[in-house]
Amino acid sequence: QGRATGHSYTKYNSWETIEAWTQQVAAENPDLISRSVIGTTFEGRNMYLLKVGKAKPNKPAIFIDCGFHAREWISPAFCQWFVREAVRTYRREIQMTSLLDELDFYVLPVVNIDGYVYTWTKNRMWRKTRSVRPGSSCAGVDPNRNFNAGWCETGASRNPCADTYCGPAPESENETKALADFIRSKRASIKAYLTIHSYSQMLLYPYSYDYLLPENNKELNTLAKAAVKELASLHGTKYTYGPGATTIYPAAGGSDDWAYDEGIKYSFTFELRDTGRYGFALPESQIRPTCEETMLAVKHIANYVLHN
Ligand code: ING
Ligand code: ZN
Repeated sequence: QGRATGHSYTKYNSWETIEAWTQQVAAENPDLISRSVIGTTFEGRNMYLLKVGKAKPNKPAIFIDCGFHAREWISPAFCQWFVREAVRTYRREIQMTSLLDELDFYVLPVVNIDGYVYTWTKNRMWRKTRSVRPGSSCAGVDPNRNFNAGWCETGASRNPCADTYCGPAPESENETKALADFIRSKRASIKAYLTIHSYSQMLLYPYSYDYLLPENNKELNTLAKAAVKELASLHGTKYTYGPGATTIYPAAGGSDDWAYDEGIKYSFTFELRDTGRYGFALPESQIRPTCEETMLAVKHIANYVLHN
């Protein structure tokens, strides 16, 4: 599987390879996966979304996205891993079988495709999108400062040259608009929103744009605690967890806060390995252990959401 395109689950794959993989994994698993295009990036690339689950009417869903920030390469690697584990363990493992029988997972393998391509070709440490606007010589908007949740009020910059530029308006980017439009269109079925970043080893929940705590703060805290305990059970990797503003830093315009305020009560940002030794340049030898441990946390959250 995947040999023709050079795809590997234990290597970082180029966008062209990931794109071919989305086609192939869907074609090879027609009973479990369907692929759609939810929009196009600034540079005109298709944004593919994989719907993973056994076909059945009126299923609840969980939305998972990867690759918001271009340089966080472990993130797209996780979305690919998740899809592979889903198809590999369906009918072999009780937990995954019931998850896919009862839930759909919408997996967006790379949100910021243009930025990801740029990290492969020009600048490994690029973070933002690659949009350009008349009157500015700097490219890109931080997609995780571009959502309509306290937009640009804290922890974001109005300077187009800054790495945390919030953009000229909420959802100014094709990529964030496509994601938000999709979630709005499926809002009634989406029970949880998971967005995968790196690095820091944290599991964050709302809010990041304010010190205000979400209404179900206690429940989210208990769920996050249990999820990071599961994660640590495999290789002992320690995660901290809590509301974004106090656990990592105050920052407005993030997708998890936006999704929460849209009514998705289980909304989390994962910050995968590591804590800074390699940072964004996490070695390929850590893809497998990172993805395996993260699967445990994601499956724990999915299982909780399914039964609550
Ligand atoms: N961290 C996130 C960032 O966008 C975050 C942290 C999460 C901010 C949720 C706002 C909301 O800065 C990384 N590594 O990108
Ligand atoms: Zn990030």
